[in-house]
Amino acid sequence: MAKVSSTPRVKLYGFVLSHPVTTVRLALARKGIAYEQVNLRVGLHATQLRALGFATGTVPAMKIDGQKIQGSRQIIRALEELQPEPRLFPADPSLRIAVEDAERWGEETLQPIPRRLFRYVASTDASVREAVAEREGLPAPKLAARATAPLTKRMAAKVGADAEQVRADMNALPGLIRRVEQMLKDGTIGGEEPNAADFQIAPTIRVLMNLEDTAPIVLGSPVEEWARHLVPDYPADLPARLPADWTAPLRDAAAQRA
Ligand SMILES: N[C@@H](CCC(=O)N[C@@H](CS)C(=O)NCC(=O)O)C(=O)O
Repeated sequence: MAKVSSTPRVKLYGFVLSHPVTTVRLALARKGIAYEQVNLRVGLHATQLRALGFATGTVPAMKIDGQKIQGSRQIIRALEELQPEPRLFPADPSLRIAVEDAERWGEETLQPIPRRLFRYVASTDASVREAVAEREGLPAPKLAARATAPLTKRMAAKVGADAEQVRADMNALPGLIRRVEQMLKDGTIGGEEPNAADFQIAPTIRVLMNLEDTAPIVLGSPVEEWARHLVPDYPADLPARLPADWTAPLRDAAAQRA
């Protein structure tokens, strides 16, 4: 009789520029789980996901043997259950709480910052939309930049990416980076065995490093090397687009550190 394979069929739905998708890819690689990546089209991905039967329109989304899961933290837990080793959460209960708290903070507080920045500039600057269209391989990028203006405004509004919020984010960022530095110091992240908090936070730091507006607060800080080690390459970058006075707190904080 033919042997029935018990290898789970894992499909990851996302796109390469998404930092929470990178979180899931890091976990899959760490666990050595084979998977198929389905690349969705940025901007249309919410509609595509709903057409595939997912409950919400966000990536990362995953099917494990047909079972649908969404959200980076939920997917990480599903992978931990699917294949417990190497583990992504410490066995010690108090260390586990620290990692879970850091992971939640990374998802809820830090992860939205580059998303809001990017959606704000994409919704207010046609040259950003044109660059995205070029990267996506669309045939007439200038035309696409005009055609996608209403969509990018809706996407910005959906995550509250307006001038006031983005400016507040830039003011908050030096403190948030200090918090990541503290996590490195106390060993919550940055250990020999990367954990779920490493995988949640490092991709966001990596994106912030590639956005010229936010790069100064990361480059040269202790978190730079850690993030580069976990995520050596990141395909997204963006020249500075925000008014210089909005990003002054980042340069000031970096100068004080030097
Ligand atoms: N916090 C969620 C957020 C996921 C999320 O917002 N993903 C973005 C791409 S980076 C998205 O798919 N947004 C869809 C939309 O806003 O329509 C997670 O970690 O999974």
